[in-house]
Amino acid sequence: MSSIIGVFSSGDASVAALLDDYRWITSIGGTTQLSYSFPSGSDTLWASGYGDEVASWSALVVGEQTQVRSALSAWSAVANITFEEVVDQSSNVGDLRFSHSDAVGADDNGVTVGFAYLPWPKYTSGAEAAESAGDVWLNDSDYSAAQGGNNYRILIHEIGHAIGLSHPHDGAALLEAAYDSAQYSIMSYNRHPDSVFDGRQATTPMLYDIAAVQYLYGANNSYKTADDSYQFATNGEILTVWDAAGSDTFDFSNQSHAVDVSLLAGEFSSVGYLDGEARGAINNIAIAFDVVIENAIGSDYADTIVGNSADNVIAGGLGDDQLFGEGGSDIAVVDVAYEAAQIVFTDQGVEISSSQGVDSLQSIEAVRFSDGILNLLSGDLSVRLADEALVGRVASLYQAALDREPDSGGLNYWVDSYTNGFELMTISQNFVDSSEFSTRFSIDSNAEYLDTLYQNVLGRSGDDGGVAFWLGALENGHSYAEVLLGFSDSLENQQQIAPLLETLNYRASDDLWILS
Ligand SMILES: [Ca+2]
Ligand SMILES: [Ca+2]
Ligand SMILES: [Ca+2]
Repeated sequence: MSSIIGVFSSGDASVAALLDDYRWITSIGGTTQLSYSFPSGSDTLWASGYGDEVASWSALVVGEQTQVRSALSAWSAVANITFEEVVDQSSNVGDLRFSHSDAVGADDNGVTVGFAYLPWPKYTSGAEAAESAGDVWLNDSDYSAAQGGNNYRILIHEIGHAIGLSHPHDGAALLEAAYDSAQYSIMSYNRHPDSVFDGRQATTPMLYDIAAVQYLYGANNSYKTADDSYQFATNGEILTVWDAAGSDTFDFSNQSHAVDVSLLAGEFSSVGYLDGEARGAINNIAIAFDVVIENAIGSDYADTIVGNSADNVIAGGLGDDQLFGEGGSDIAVVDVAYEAAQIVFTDQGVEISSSQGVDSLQSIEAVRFSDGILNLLSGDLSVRLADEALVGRVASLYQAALDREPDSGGLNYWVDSYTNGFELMTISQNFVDSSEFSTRFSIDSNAEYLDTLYQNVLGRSGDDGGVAFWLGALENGHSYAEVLLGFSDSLENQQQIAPLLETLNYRASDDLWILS
């Protein structure tokens, strides 16, 4: 059972402007668990704290209940608060109740409205809430309409009141006029400035709403913790993204026009196109504070994409894209072979021309081509590509030294070592020095070493000519590592492991060589 306690104001002005005096609480520091119900039927009990609205109440239809559940989940997605549906009956009702009433009219503009009782103890003159606290009353409009319209926005707005948020234009703390709109808060009476003509409305709590409700109840740190990929509607939908963890991607490849993107938390991106106005949407997608979106995939058009302090992977796609990595170690993806691109260092950064367009890169440390990675930090354009033949030699060495397929982690570790300057011989020496190697090969004498090499790598006994050749090499000072590499690179071994090497592929999406 939840009760109601007072709220300390926040030092953050944008949060303070949305707080009222009270919130719900189930346990100190724990998840706030609220119930909700849909009154229906003649035996519905309206116990205490209600006004005129109960005289003309009516039940929500099924489609409206569905949208209420959706709007509730928009809040529980971002905050540490849950909503459990219960049957509304004379012996028990939800903390939040949803009903129509004829007493809820239209406002001066004829816009349909609802209202909600905040969690105020004054409704019972005691510590516990009255039945009316948390209850939402809607006028007789149809609230089953889809997300993106005004009635769905009203559901989110009224639930915001029901869990303790106030209007940004009421009370002692106010939002500055520039922020008092649905761009920043769904609790505002003002439309998102970019939606005035085409009727789009926010479909989620917005930037300051999320900050305020997380101030009251804590964040939902279990939400979207996987590596999530986000795509957005092409008509300029308005929403704020909350994502608690993982390596996440904004994917604009479905967009039919260029996008102007910021991956910075608390900033806005312009995504989608308003056909009625023949222009792009403006500032319609926000990233909530404390959210890290790591990666972006651009549209087929000339995008602007700004990263953040994380290590970003940004693929502009087709079009002449402007890509900004900001802090961190950032990678731009250009989906052509290195040889098919022209690279020019400019005062601001790097310009890369290819069949994908002319991309301008700033504060980006590397470029991933379809055949490997170019490190831009060296400045002298020294290319450190990991080509397939080289990776095949590393995989062969694995098989020769350890008699097993390379695991992806190990293979890519050694490929990275090579691209960072290790010679293949150094890698071979590391294998020879490993404990796994010494359990497979006798290293007590040259002859015994050769014998185990023949058996373990080539699967046969040594022939006289071959043994004499390799013994001579060892006696002339060549190392065990060199001979191992010689066996690994030999035509006989390469033929044996050709089926394995045919499964070797570079996966540009995450810069990994894999056996598939
Ligand atoms: Ca995630
Ligand atoms: Ca693009
Ligand atoms: Ca970055």
